[in-house]
Order: sequence, then structure tokens, then C-alpha cells
Amino acid sequence: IIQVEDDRTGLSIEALKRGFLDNLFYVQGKFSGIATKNDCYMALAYTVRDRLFKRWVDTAETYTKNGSRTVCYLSAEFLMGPHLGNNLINLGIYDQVKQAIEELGLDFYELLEQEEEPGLGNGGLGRLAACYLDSMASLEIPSLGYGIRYEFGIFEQKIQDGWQVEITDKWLRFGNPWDVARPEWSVEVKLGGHTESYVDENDRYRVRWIPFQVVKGIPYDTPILGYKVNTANTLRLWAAEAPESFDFEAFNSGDYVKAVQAKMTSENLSKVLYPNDNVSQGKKLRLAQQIFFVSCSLQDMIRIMKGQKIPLEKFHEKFVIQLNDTHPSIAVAELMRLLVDEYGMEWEQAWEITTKAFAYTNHTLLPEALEKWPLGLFGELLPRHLQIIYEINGRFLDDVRIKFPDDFDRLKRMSLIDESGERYIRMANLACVGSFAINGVAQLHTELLQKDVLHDFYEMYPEKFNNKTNGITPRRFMVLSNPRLCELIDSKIGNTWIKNLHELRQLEAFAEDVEFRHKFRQIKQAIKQDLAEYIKAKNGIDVDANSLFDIQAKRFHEYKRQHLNALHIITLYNRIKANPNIDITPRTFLFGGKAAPGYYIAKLTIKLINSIGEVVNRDPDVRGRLKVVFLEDYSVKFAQRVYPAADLSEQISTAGKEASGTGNMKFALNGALTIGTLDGANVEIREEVGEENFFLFGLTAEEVYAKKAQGYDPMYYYNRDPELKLAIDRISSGFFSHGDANLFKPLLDTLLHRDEYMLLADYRSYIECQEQVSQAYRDVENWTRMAILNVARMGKFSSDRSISDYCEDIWQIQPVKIELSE
Ligand code: DL6
Repeated sequence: IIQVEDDRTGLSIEALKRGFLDNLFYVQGKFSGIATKNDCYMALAYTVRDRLFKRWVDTAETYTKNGSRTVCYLSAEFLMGPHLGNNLINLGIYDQVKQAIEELGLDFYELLEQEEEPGLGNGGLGRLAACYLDSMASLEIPSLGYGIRYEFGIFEQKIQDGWQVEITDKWLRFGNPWDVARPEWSVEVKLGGHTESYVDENDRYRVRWIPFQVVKGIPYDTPILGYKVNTANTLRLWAAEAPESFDFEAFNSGDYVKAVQAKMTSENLSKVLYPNDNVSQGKKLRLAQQIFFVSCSLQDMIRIMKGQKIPLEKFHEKFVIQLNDTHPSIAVAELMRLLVDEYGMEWEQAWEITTKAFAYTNHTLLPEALEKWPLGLFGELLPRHLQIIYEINGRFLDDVRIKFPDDFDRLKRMSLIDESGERYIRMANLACVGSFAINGVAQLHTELLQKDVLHDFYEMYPEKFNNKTNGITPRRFMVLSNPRLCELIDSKIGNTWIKNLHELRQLEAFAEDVEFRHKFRQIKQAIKQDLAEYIKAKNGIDVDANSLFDIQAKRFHEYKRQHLNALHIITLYNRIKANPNIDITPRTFLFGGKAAPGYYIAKLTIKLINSIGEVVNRDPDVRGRLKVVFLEDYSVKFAQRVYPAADLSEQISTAGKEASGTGNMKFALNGALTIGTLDGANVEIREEVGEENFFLFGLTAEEVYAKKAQGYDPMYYYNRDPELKLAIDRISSGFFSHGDANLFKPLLDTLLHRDEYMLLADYRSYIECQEQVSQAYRDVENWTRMAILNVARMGKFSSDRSISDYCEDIWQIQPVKIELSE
């Protein structure tokens, strides 16, 4: 008998080639002669997907048979990054596929590049959700990610004349090979209208909701394969449609156009991702998106329970639901509605189940990011939920009264409804009351939540609070994005660190090994050279790969203080202008990141950086010692190129403002040293890598509060620090704006008159710290030693560690091994 490997599952080079050609023919309908790059990418994606399906189906079957307890991760954002490369890594067939594709005469990397990344998130919060899916699958934890299949993800950024311009992200334009529609599991979601009370056949008082509109949610499932395990979990994203059952013709008396309009209105729900990071705009469509995906997901969970014949009373035993910030927190009221109104459960029992099912992660301390909905808007869209929230609130405030008698101010602060002016529903309060666990995302962040933002809730329910420091997946952010460094590490300590990042500690010994340091440096240098070539091709700027690559890549936000970085560049430039022969460590300043389209100051900061670049990059006095580059359209795909190329990672937020940060972890894991404040996870990174391997500057969170309380005056610093004054005056004189003295005025006004984020107070400390960086970089051997120690000590920041902690402390869930069926 001749044994031939199956075209769809075989992992040999020959089977992979056959699979590819088969998909090119039968899925794309093309022969090699006329196939486009995209046809070839699609054929390859399907070939890889075929190999996931066995694992995916067997995983689903095992969970169904066992009725496994499952984590449902509810998130308005999943910033997954390209799937192809990651799936190859997790399947363990990267090299085989590369060879197969090359033997077919194609460029493997070109095909990887071809993938349109699903940009269904803004930044840290969405990317964290993606890292957590990877870790849950890799740790064999039964889980479902639930979110929205936005037709348009985060906008594409173009830089025109130094300004950010936004272009619609049409990521679905060529189709998406990674998800499968499951119309058979569609559900309906009600919106608007009014409620009626009635008495049921058992003489019970009930409420019926008569909606104004009904929207259908269609689930699209993407397999999420774990690293070198058989587990393939599911990311289930909902797309909105008009339901057929809605009889438009009768409803709109034959007005076809109106009927089509209604269809369009429904589809609007999943049309576009709101492009704000860390700000809530209070828009009705956004609330509609939230209830849409939350209701779809909860109804889906109930369907799953029915399928597994598990009674609804056991909802909280079957599922634990993690709320990724307050965006899905309407789920507390929606689960109550489903249990009480739709399934006739008594309030007390429903509340018991609900409060045992939900856990809430807070991701921000910024007041503008805390979601609150005007009561009128909320009631118009969700009249029944408003009643339910009133009921929850009434009972909750009774509990507060008992625990803290006669404390009326406390009642006002804790109420789910803000009645201090215009009335609002406070979503963080709803999440706290409705959840059994509340966590922050770094030690300092959790402490500040307890002390300040959620202090009353901490006093009410101290047992609910816990910290879960964020983490990142080493599969995407090392194995996939930095193969050269991985190869070096593997050659010394093997490759089991990929599943157990603490094993990187073994590299500490090699920090003292000259030869290892040399190789480590060569690799960094080669990666920097690659990025330099990319920059030359894209921006037309010559960048010296021997210069210090100083990178700040993250969303643009005043609290992240990209403009503090800009003040440093101007300071160095001014020193050169004053003394052209000054001895300066050559640096390349790289910036990447998007600004929310409506955030004027953030967009002006992008313009400022580009304007500084224009002057600095062409001034002959600088003689190439400083370069400033703006990396257009920063994305997960792009980030994978950027992290490995960094020497210095800028983590310079005002202390007490950045909840955690995760870019800080990605840079350090790839061997960059950090210059940073004691903010978010920087504190823990510094603790791990050692204070001698971290460049610390700036006020602490406590000092920031104290200074504000004393009455902070930025002009004090401006008037006393001549370098600071000169840097600011250079901007205001129009030096960087072709003589236009008004262009950057709004930005400078924020600094000189209020300086909410205390750049001026931190300026001198930052500049001095940067001088230490410049000195340290000249000691090549010691710099490399420090970089290696950073890599070696990043074990704590694997998202596998974060997820293990969630499993143990919050979710109470065990791994389930998946055996592949014959
Ligand atoms: O927890 C993930 C990520 C943190 O690392 C960042 O520090 C934090 O700013 C971000 N928070 C948000 C909040 N958005 N809202 N609401 O994106 O979360």
C-alpha cells in the first residue's frame, strides 16, 4: 500500500505544496500563471487553515462532550495582528511552509506581508485581549472571545505635510480567509421602544419590552490555536444585519426604499470601530454597539447551555465572564433581563447567578475614559435596562446604607446614577456592583484604584479587589517577530522558554560572555539595518544603524507625553546650534502611533514631531548626528518590525496615568533598555530587571498629586530653566513652522498655562536621565550586558503568567487536554 498524506492535514513539504496548489485551484479558481500575490496569499492561508480545522473541531467536540467550564472574554476590541505567521508558529510548521512556498518559486515573506491585518482595536486594551486569547489556548483553557466584527477597523494613517490624515480601513475588501460565518447561530437584539407590565399565568408581575427596532447578530468564528498544543479555541465576532423576520414591506406599507434604509441602519451597528483610546465620547451608536455584542454573546452562552443540557441555574458554574473594561458592562443588566424577563427567574436567584458570573478588569485611571451615559439617551435605547439598573441600584444603596449608616455623600458617589447635574449612568459602578472580582492591570494601578478612583467600592467590597499585572505573548512578540534573537537564545538554553518565559533567567550567565554579547549585538545591528532600509525606502531618510535607536511607539495622547520627547530633541538640537562641535551620542528618534481623529492636541503633536524632523534632518550643523523619523501607520504588523530594532524604549507617561502599558514589556523582551517614569508596569519591570538596568526619571505618582494640591505653576519651571525656555521659545517663534508663530500655539498654551501632565516639572530630570543614556550607550559592552539582562528577566511579563493568575485567583478553571481523534 502506498501511504499518501492528506492534502488538507499533511505536514510534509510535499503535502503542503499539494494543499497550496489545490486551494489555489479550487478556492481561488486560478492557475499559477495568472495568480496574483493575493491569490497566493489566500491559497496559503487556506492551506494553513485546513490544518487548524482538525484541532478546532476536536476541541469544540471535547468541550461539548465534557460540558467544560469556559471563560468568556467580552471585549469591544481584539487587535489580533496578522494570523498567518502566528498560526505557522503555533502549529510548529513555519520552516516547512517556508520551504514549500519557496520550492513553488514564490516569495514566502511577500505572501506574509500580503495579509490585511484585522485592526479591530485601538491600542493596549485590544492587543491585551489578543495576547490573552493566545495564552488561554496555549494553556489549554476552554475559552471564547466575544466581540464585534467591525467592517472598518482602526483607520489607516497617512502623513501629509506632517499632518495625520485618516483613511478608512477596508480590511475585508479581499475577503477574510480566517473566519467562518455561522448564520445558523444568529440571534436577535432589541433596541428602543417601551416596556409594559403584565401579570402572568402564575399571578406574577412581569415586564415585557416592545422594541422599536430589532437587529440580527451573525457570528463569525476564528480559530485561535495554542502554541504546540491541540487546543484551538474560538474568537466569535458579531456582525449586525436586519432580520428577515422583520416584515419591512408590511411595516413600511410597501415602501421598499425605507425598508432598505432600515436594513442599512441595522448594519451600521457593526460598521466602524470608534477610534478613541482612553476617552469615551458618549455616543448613542457606541452604546448600541455595546448592547448589540453583549446581548448576542449572552444569548449565545444560553444556547450553548441548552445544547449541553445544563440548566440555566448553573450559568455561573458553566461560564465565567471577564469584562474587558466597562465597554461590555451593560452585560450585568442584560443577563438580569434575560434571566428574569425571558426565562421567568426570580430576581434574587438571577442576581445571585449574575454576580457569580462576572469579573471586571479596569484599564484606566483617566476620568475622561470612565464611561457614563446620559440617562435620557440610555433610556431611549434601553428602556428595560434602565428599569433594571434602577432596581439594582435601589437594592445596592440599601446595602451601602447598612454598612455605612447616614453617609449621604457616600451614597451619592456610589450610586449607579450620577445626579450631581445632568443625570448619567455610571458604568464602572455597575461593573463593580455586578462582579465578584475587580482587578487593575499593574500593581500601582490597582493600588491607585483602591485609593482613589474606586475607593468607595474598595471599602464596600475589599474582598473583590485584586491585581493582575498585564502580560504579552512571547509567541508573537519574540518567536514570530525576532527569529534571529530566538535562534541565539535557543542555541544556549533550548526553546522551552517559549512556554515558560521564566527560563530566560538562564541567559543571565551569558551577559558575562564576550562572545554571546558580540552575537547579541550583531543581531540587534542587523535588525536596525533592516529598519533603516525600510525607512530609506518609505520616508527617504538616511538613518545610521550605528546610532542609538530611541523609539516611542504607542497611541498619541497628552498623558503619554510624546511632546516631552520632542522637547528633548529640540534641546539637543539647540546645544548643537550653540556649539556645532559638541560631542553628542548620535541618535535616531523614531515615533509611531495614531491620534484619535477628533483629538486636536494629539494631532498637533504629530505635526510638531514631523516639523522638528524637517528642520533637524536637513540642518548641516547636525551632520547626521540626530535624525527624527515618523513611522506612518503604526499597526501590530509594523510593531513586530519596530520592537526588535530598539535600543531605547520611551515609557515616559506622567506617573499615575498609564494603567500598565504593554509596549514597555515588548521592547524590553527584545533587548531595549527603558527610560521611564514610575508608572504602570514600568515599576514592576524595573523591579525585575534591576534598577541599574533601567533609566528612571521624574516625579512619582504621589509627588504628582502633592504638587497639584500645592498649586502647580508650569511658568515657574519655564522661567528658571534656560534650556527649557529656549526649547519652548524655538517652537513658539515659528522656527519649526516656516516662521508661522501661531501653528503650535494651542499646544504650547496647554503646557504654559496648565500643563495637566506636568512636562515642565519633569523636563530637567528627563534631560539629565537622557544624558546618562547617551553616556551608557558609548560603553558598548556594558550596554549589551544591560540589554541581555533585560531579556533574561522578563519572565514575569508573559501573558501565560497573567492568564495562570486569572485562572487560579478569579476564574477557578482547569486546563482541558485535547486529544486528536483518528
Ligand atoms: O490594560 C491594557 C492597556 C494598558 O496597558 C494601558 O496602560 C491602558 O491605557 C489601556 N487602557 C485603555 C482604556 N480604554 N478604555 N477605557 O485602553 O489598557
